[in-house]
Amino acid sequence: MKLVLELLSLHLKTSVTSNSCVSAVSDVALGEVTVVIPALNEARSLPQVLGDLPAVGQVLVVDNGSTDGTAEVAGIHGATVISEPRRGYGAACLAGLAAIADQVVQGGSPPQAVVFIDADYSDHGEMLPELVRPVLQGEFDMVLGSRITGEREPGAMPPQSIYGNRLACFLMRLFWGVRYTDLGPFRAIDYQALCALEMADRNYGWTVEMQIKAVRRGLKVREIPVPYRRRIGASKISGTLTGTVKAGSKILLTIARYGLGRL
Ligand SMILES: Nc1nc2c(ncn2[C@@H]2O[C@H](COP(=O)(O)OP(=O)(O)OP(=O)(O)O)[C@@H](O)[C@H]2O)c(=O)[nH]1
Ligand SMILES: [Mg+2]
Repeated sequence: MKLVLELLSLHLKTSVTSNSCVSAVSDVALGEVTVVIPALNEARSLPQVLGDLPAVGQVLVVDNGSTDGTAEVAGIHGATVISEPRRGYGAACLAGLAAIADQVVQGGSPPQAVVFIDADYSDHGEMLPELVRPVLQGEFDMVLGSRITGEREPGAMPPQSIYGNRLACFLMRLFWGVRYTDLGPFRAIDYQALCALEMADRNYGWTVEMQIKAVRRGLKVREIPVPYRRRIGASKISGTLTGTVKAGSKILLTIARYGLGRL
């Protein structure tokens, strides 16, 4: 009996030690991650977005000319605020990357990976470790969160958004033979690989540009299902007619230009 108890206690000690080792390793690795959050008038949702993120190296909220106190809210909740008054989703993401590059020029060490996530609380930030782990472990260069294969709260993605994404992915498959299911905003990418992509789009073509360049340059890409919920605050793109038309046409134009060799 005594022997059994001793063995049991030894087993428990070993389990605790190995578990704490695992969490220590993953904590250190998340310190190598910079999160970029483009934000246009998202003061209501940002506290929850920032609150759900695990501790990472740094969080950059790129304030895209907001008038609702987004920058102040982001600062209060511990993010570093970058200001980019020129509107556009891609412009905000590019400003985040420029801020990272500035830090590196000033002697800071570059992050190992960058994670992009929206500021409207549609994405589940608590899934960040799952998304970024394959990148940190060097298994993949980019991991895309797919809302199509993940569970969507009813109304989170309107039908035009689902079909638009499907069409874009179908066209990318025709041009490059790649099987994407979504152009989701929640994604992780190796920092050096991201720099090599030389991203340029300043608005709605940003996500599709990254995916096209990734396949053209032979990056190792993986998709994982991610849940998606209804945004906090009024819809700016997918739930409005003008937003849908502008975003949809820009995405299709971007695919056509790369696919037909104009870029
Ligand atoms: N629409 C828009 N979003 C921006 C801009 N700059 C930054 N963003 C942020 O980019 C993210 C994506 O924009 P969303 O408006 O959520 O776009 P969406 O998810 O396609 O559609 P909705 O959630 O229905 O509006 C959000 O965090 C925005 O706050 C911009 O110029 N326009
Ligand atoms: Mg949104």
